[in-house]
Amino acid sequence: PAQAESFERGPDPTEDSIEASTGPFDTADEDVSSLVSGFGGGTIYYPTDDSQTYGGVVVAPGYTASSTSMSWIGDRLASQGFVVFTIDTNSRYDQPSSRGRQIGAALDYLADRSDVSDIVDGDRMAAMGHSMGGGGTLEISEDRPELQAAIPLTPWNLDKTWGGVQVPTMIIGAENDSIASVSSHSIPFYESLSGSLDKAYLELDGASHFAPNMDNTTIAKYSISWLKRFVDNDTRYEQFLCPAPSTGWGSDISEYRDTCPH
Ligand code: 9J3
Ligand code: ZN
Repeated sequence: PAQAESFERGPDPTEDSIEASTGPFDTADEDVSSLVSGFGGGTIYYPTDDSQTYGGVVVAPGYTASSTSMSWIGDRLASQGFVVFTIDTNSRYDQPSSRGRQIGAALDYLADRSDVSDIVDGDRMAAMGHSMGGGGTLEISEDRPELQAAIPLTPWNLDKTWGGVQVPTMIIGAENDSIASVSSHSIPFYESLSGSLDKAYLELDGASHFAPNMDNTTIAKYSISWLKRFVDNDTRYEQFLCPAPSTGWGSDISEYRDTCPH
């Protein structure tokens, strides 16, 4: 079969470059009104170099939280070469199924109607979200097999079976999560995903449910690698995913499961 096209953005990566608080692209951001239809607005972070297009990523917050709970990752991912939309939901009490539909509406808005749609490649879109937003990430991934990557962060969902998902999915759980325990959420979600899917389960050592709400280098580093590998089809990043990262003494990762090589 023909080799799928690759969309390399930025210089060859190193361990340092994916751990850095800022990547190689200068960025800007702009607010989207809460009056937009289908979701609650938010903030778009984007590379200012408009000589090329980028993959688009929508990031949804958790129950009762606003887009600002995920602000840190907006600029961090954008500076690596993605257009990132941290969204608000219509209501802070919306459930995962609704959050999934709202991520879908925001993906369409980002690619088709936003002020930066010219630099968004609508064929290379991804979903992320925290907690119920991570549950929503699984929902939209099941509904939209055309998505290129999904990253649920300490996801919460009453539905534990996701065998129909065809989107490469990295689930990031937190070892000491007492709201969406990994034993009832992240691990069953991961295990329910098809064994033939490109998938990974990364567990943050000693972390709580709210680890994704603060600057977190482990989350950033592996989110960048997953998005680069599957949204950009940039195999330069495969080295950070396969073989699996160490879970040994001194690692920030307590457990890692994968379907390497990708
Ligand atoms: O942070 C989340 O979205 C939480 C999930 C949760 O607390 O569900 C209980 C209703
Ligand atoms: Zn531990």
